[in-house]
Amino acid sequence: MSIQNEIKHLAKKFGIEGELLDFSVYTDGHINSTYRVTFESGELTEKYIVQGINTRVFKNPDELMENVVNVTKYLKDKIEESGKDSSRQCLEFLKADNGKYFLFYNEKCWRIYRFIDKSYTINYIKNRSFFENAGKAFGRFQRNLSGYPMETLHETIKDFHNTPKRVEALEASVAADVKGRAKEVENEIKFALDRKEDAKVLIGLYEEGLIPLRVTHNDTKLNNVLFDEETNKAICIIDLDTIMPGFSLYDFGDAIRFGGNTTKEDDADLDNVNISVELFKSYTKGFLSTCAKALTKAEVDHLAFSAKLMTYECGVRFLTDYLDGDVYFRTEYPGHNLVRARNQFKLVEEIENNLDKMNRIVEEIYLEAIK
Ligand code: ADP
Ligand code: GN1
Ligand code: MG
Repeated sequence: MSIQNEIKHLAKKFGIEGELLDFSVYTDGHINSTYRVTFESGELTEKYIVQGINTRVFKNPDELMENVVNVTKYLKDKIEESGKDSSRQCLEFLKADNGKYFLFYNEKCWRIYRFIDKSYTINYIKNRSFFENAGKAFGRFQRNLSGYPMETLHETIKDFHNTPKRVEALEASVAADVKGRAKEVENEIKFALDRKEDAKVLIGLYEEGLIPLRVTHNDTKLNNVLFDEETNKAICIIDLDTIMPGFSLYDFGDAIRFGGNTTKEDDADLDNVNISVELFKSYTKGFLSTCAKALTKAEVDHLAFSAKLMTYECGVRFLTDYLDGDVYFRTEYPGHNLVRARNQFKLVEEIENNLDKMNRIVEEIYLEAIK
């Protein structure tokens, strides 16, 4: 069946009236299949996101959607309590005729939610103010969810940011070497295993009681933030599938990993890959302006380190997927995951070279933010 007919069928099931005017595909995300659709009913046109949930990655859609729907409702109330209009700041999911917020059709799992009109996402920073705004948005997101009952959240992907487990998975994939690719990537494997000790740092701090679990987003890449077409401000955090208890440092570090890189995550020319200390400064400023007072000393002291750790973890995951035969992340060409892994490892090196400078920046901005 064509995707058009699939969308028409799904729309009926989710109670959408009218004719399908047009649809387009989003290809930025590495996990789900995302379509923007427009329906016309009489004078009215409405836009929605139709999304195929990747059930290989998210194995329990019931639990996943329970998290997502409850969190979005909670955020909506929070935003409205503060007298603001939540319609452009919050996702809103549609209920299907099975009484759930998702359904299975043609062996795929689907959900539909409102498209936030006159908004856009970006994959790299054109102007520093965008990154400062993204930092504010993720800081606010964390603050708004600070009272959310964390124990009610399901773990949608087990050990998602458990870096030591990610390294173990890499070692297992090297040992299995199902595609016979391990020989070709000996240097990358060595790079990863040489930094095995770093992987344990945040979990160690948690075990010592120095950093708390919080409700975190866990996938804070720049294209998971919607910007407003008119004001260019960050208005809405999207891609809520990995909201789980986690460390604030995961969210901070992952945002820097993606947005603080001087080039795209999959630029094959490693000379282009560097950490922009200026962009790091902008994001830190935005983030700390909204949540500095809530952070523990150990959290603040490890902000710069978290950028290195999350970049390392992501590189390890790309490399593992390359060894496994590209079964997790969507790839556009053979070797795409290896290009991504090399890019991330180069960025790790650059962060290592700039770590002292980045720590000093954090200290300065933090002292200003808690005044
Ligand atoms: P993935 O999990 O595959 O990354 P996302 O949920 O991030 O999927 O969606 C992919 C892209 O679709 C986003 O980067 C964004 O450009 C667009 N998008 C998703 N939801 C909305 C929305 N409610 N309004 C506008 N654009 C959206
Ligand atoms: C995936 O879904 P997307 O593209 O926003 C991945 C993240 C990685 C990221 C790397 C559920 O994010 O963990 O950091 O790719 N999401 C999942 O770009 O694994
Ligand atoms: Mg996304």
